[in-house]
Amino acid sequence: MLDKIVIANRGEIALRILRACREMDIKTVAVHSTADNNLKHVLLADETVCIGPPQSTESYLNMPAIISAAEVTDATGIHPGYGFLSENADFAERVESSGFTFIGPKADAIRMMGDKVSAIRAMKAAGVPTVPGSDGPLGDDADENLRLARDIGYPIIIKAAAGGGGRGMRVVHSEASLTAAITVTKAEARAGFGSDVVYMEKFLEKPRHVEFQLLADTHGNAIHLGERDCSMQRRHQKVIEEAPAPGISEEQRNEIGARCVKACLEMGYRSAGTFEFLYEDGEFYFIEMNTRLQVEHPVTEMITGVDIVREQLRIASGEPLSIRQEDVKLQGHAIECRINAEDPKTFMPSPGMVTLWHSPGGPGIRMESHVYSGYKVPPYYDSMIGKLIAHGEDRDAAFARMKNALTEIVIEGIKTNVPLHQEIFQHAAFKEGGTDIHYLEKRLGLV
Ligand code: MV4
Repeated sequence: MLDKIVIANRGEIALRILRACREMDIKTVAVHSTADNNLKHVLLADETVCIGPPQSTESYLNMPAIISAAEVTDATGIHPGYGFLSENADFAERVESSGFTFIGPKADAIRMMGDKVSAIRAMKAAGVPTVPGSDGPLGDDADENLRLARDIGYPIIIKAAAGGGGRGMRVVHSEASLTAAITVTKAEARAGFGSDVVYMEKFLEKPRHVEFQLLADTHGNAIHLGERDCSMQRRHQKVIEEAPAPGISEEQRNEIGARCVKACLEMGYRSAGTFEFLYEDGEFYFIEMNTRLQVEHPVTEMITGVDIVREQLRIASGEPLSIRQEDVKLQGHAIECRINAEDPKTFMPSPGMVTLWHSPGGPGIRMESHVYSGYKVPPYYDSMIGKLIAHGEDRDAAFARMKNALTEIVIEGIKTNVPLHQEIFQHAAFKEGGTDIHYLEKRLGLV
């Protein structure tokens, strides 16, 4: 088993990783910026190394500083968490070539999934359903591209192969604007990602965002842990996630899950991974794969009883998965609210001193946060300061528990989006379940 690891992240996820390590008797090294001396996991870690000034580029994205911290502390592995360097193939490669274990997939897998064209190709080859599209990069022949779009049928969407997460995309509604749209998207992609490779897909107008959680070890075992619905989002930032996704049959879950498992095995994938799909009119369409632990992993943990971070640490230590597919049983329903330090109306960040903090509690309630009374939220990083998760025997029970927990939580000194969550839990359409990716922005009057 890994003996000591560097936690190359901050905030709630760094604390989540630290807790898994302590349960497993793995020693921890917290690397942090000068703005983060008082982070809860830094105070709890076995060792700490300050790796730079507040700006992420100088600290949490500083590869040599993080690898040096592993060297000076004799750590054997590095966990990247999410965001920052978690999906940086060059970092994974440098970690491993320096003699440390990257607690995540191999660099090749990160690279292949980072290129959306090669990701889609790999999925298609494994029988994972994809969006009808160009099945490869668009060429320079305008007539050929017009033919392609006509065959697919408008509206279509042009996406940058190096994009993802909502960056580098353009919707095209008719033939007249196709050629110019391709030119502009290519130019933006070149400027933004250093690659002007773009591809084309049918544009789905009212999909839900449903993603499957996968785990794969280095002994040829892979399993899926069912799916999550992450459709409640604003500007590509998820706000609420839940598992399972409302209205998905066990048969379809098993079908799509098995295809994702097959894809993992065929590409020799290891660690945790997420297959992102658009779900519309009862059909799944793969769009991207995330090669990291995700923010919303707890909803899957709550309904499966599987500790995903523990499994990542086991896999990285060369251990087999601790569960088999036939042992994965979904129990009840879980919902997660992302708690952000921001104005609930304008969404402007609201850093500063948290003068009072009380976590909600009771059966089925889980609070994932590094915040405590007297903690100062720095202005340099993402505004997410915690996640509130409610589990219940069915969706209605989880919903009722969350609604109650949202009235119990106390956060004073800074503005948070708790009032927004309280409002969303009054919506009849959300209570019903199955709202699409445009629902929240429409309700907020943003579109
Ligand atoms: C799409 C789409 C509709 N049709 N692809 C946005 C983020 C990136 N992961 C992919 N995205 C989309 N791809 C096709 N063919 C709509 C979106 C999309 C979206 C997807 C998931 C969650 C939120 C979204 C918000 C706007 C657009």
